[in-house]
Amino acid sequence: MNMQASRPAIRTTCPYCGTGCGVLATPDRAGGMAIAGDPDHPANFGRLCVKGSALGETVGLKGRLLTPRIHGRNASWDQALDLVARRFSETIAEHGPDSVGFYVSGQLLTEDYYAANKLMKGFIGSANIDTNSRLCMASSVAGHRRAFGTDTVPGLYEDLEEADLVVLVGSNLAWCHPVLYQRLAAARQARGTRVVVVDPRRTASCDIADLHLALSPGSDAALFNLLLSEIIRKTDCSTDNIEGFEDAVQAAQQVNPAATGLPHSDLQQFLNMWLQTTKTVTIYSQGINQSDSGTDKVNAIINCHLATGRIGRPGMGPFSVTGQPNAMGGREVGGLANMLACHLDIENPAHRDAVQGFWASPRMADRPGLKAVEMFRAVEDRRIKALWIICTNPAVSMPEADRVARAIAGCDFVVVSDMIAQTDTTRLAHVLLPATGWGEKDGTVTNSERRISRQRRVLAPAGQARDDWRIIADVAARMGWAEAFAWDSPAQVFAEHAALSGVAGALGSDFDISDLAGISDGEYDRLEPFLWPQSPRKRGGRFFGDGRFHTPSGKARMIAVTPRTPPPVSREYPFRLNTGRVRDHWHTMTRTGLSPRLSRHLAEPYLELHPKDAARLGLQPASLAQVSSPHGRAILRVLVTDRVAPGHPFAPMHWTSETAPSGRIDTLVAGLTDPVSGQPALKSGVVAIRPFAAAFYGFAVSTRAIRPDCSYWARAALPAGHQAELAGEAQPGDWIAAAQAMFGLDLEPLVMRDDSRGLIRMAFVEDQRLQAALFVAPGPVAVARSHVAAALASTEGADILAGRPGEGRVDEGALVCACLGIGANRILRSIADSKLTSVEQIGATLGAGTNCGSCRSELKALLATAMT
Ligand SMILES: Nc1nc2c(c(=O)[nH]1)N[C@H]1C(S)=C(S)[C@@H](COP(=O)(O)OP(=O)(O)OC[C@H]3O[C@@H](n4cnc5c(=O)[nH]c(N)nc54)[C@H](O)[C@@H]3O)O[C@H]1N2
Ligand SMILES: Nc1nc2c(c(=O)[nH]1)N[C@H]1C(S)=C(S)[C@@H](COP(=O)(O)OP(=O)(O)OC[C@H]3O[C@@H](n4cnc5c(=O)[nH]c(N)nc54)[C@H](O)[C@@H]3O)O[C@H]1N2
Ligand code: SF4
Ligand SMILES: [Mo]
Repeated sequence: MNMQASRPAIRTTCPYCGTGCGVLATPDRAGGMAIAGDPDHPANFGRLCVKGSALGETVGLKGRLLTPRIHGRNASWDQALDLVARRFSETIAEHGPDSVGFYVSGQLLTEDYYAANKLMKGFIGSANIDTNSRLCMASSVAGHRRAFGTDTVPGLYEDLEEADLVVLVGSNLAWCHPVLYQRLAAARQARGTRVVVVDPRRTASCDIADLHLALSPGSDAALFNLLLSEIIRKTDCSTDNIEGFEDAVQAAQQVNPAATGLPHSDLQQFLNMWLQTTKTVTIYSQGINQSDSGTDKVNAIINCHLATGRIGRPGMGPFSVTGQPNAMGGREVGGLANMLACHLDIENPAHRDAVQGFWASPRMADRPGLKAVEMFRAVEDRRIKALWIICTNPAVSMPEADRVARAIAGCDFVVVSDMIAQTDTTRLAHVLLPATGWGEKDGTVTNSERRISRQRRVLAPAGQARDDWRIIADVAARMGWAEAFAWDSPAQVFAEHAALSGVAGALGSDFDISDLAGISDGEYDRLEPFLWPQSPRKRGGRFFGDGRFHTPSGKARMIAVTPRTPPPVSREYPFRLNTGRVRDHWHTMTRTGLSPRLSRHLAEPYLELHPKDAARLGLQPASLAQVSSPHGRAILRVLVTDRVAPGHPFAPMHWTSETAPSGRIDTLVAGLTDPVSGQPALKSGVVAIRPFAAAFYGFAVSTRAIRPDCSYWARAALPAGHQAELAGEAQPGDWIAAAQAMFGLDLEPLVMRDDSRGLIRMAFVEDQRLQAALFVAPGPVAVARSHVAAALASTEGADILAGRPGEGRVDEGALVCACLGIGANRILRSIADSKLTSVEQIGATLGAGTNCGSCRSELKALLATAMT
């Protein structure tokens, strides 16, 4: 922590993953802040991962949307709010409540989310409010509701520490919930917890795995059905508090073990471990949820826990880890189109009456609204004529992203609330509303274990930015409902939500935090992290350990699951495309992309491809592949690796038109959804792959923005500017003019050409400092990126033209330890030179891996590489 900081640290919560770590933020006098983990927060006890640690680097004014805009022109708040309210009111008056829609986000605070849901369901009178959680948690929600009668996560984080066996299914915990992963790794070290990873891909999480089951993609239901039939065969199940046991067992017994594609010995080992270990936690995430049979997969997992009674007791239970910081809070307020507030049911007239009575609202949505994929279809065919998108970037993150972007572009009236000015979605808006971002807003979030924590304001709002709940309330007031939205503070919104939860609790809802219904502004300011429920009936703790569930009979429901696999690949599209996340970026990178440190781990969109596939396709490592599907086209850097299976490449989801226009992965993915949850199958697109016919490859750095004009480019932030990887199918006629245009410079560059090898190097120097440089080659450019980046803006800049740039110096390579800035190449060299044999020795020698620990699995992999 920065000891110079003059003001006291403010306790707040990280805005990235659903782990929900406590953060100590100490504002400095320059509009930034020092960041440390909060030792007293029960989610992280002081730990932070690299994204959390880098929060201070992403809070500046860079890229921010600072004023409202109407049709691209700055406008006043009054003009913008009036216009939004008028257009929504007119559309509703003319075409009915279902002609409008809100598409919101699991990154909104509970108070924001509550306001949006209240406006749409209770006042506009439609349930056309859905959220990016549809792409994320919907199958878990549906699975929970089928099994437990309510959407409730039974367990707690400490169960990971009390378990003897932890099974990670379709979860790359090491990269996506790094602090939970560290807690698990520490428990394993301390008490020998066994860990199994179930993932078709070998991920960083396999570092601590005793067993990695690289099953056939999509075959998880078969695996857990097999487990269930083994449980039935070998143990005496108590079925007193279970409905549907026989049917579930019968369906499970139909299973064909071969469907999993796993060797018999691995399968047997897994089954034995599970059967022999009572204290078992099964963590699952997007490898399960994002599937066209995701809900069934969730229930196949829960079935095994119900049959063995391993639920809601210390060290036991199915555990769906939430992705976004407030995915859980969104479920509590009823942010999904098919839920009502506080876990009440939209189809239940008594529930609807209770909520309507509480809100004293003029009308009430009486049937579920459109789910995300359907909602954008309705935008496409003009059933929805006015759309408000808040805190999400669907033109990038929705399946069939090009189609979604076209649908938004064709909509009569589009409002986007975001904190960033330029995104793929903001550029499609008629009205842009500037929202306060993390560090500026005040409210609550709920993490994966149902713990509600405060996000607190640390900085003044940027420009004219306003809090999302207030923007929504201001629009509601202008639509004629001022009284119902007359909150003065987020504390008042929270208090109302808590009071409504008491009404829900009386109707039997498990989500009840009515103890806080009378909370004052001061108490809200001081609110400590707490677990829900929090009511006279129950406080905190686990659910269902007593065998009582929220179904009408009070019994749990096992679900008969017949495994289904995604539609097969075809001759035309022979590869199944898996997608997901990288360690240091968050979704569409609007914030993590601002940090040079976070951009150095993986600076480009890529395709992990098995060596056999690469050889067959004639794709060299680091060359570019053209990937196409029936929906779109992408160009990706080839990363040849046996981490993935043949026929099953993997690509990350993060790149956008802002950062790498041909790297947008969701242009490729079909909008195929799970019939129960409506969640799209984002992990199983079908694609064709062939080499991209590059006439040149390039690498550029510049102190200013780089505007390339070629088929492939990918940009990343550097400490002194930007870098870009480039490639094109045809060489420009005049490279100097092309470079000047790309860099926006009219300087004459220093140029070195080697025509026999097709190499061009250019340096633009002004005031003796390197302003920009370009390297062009017929194949992937061989220059030490970190060396060139370091030369940018320096007085030794022109030296990069000499010899092989960076020759004789160590190119750091991909940044492995982002905290201390240590790259793969330096680590490999140190391993060789100092004969290092353990992660601890690397830490002692270089420091790598000793701060946040997010890179320890990669250090281990580098050790393994060096030793073979
Ligand atoms: N660094 C980082 N962390 C994040 C995020 C981020 O953007 N960046 N986003 C957050 C959000 S919103 C979410 S939802 C979570 C997601 O967290 P995770 O679900 O852990 O992350 P993903 O990488 O999407 O997917 C997990 C794994 O599913 C595997 N998988 C694919 N198909 C199958 C299959 O058929 N069966 C099985 N068993 N596995 C399969 C993939 O190979 C992948 O390794 O991460 C959160 N944390
Ligand atoms: N192929 C593929 N696609 C996927 C996934 C996958 O695994 N594979 N994962 C899916 C999942 S699980 C998720 S959660 C989604 C995520 O996808 P998105 O939600 O589209 O991604 P983000 O980049 O998080 O978008 C958040 C937006 O809100 C803005 N923002 C940040 N804070 C605030 C705020 O306080 N207020 C407002 N108004 N705006 C704010 C950010 O600048 C950004 O533009 O992607 C989904 N898409
Ligand atoms: S694990 Fe990392 S990203 Fe997730 S909440 Fe904690 S610090 Fe933030
Ligand atoms: Mo997510």
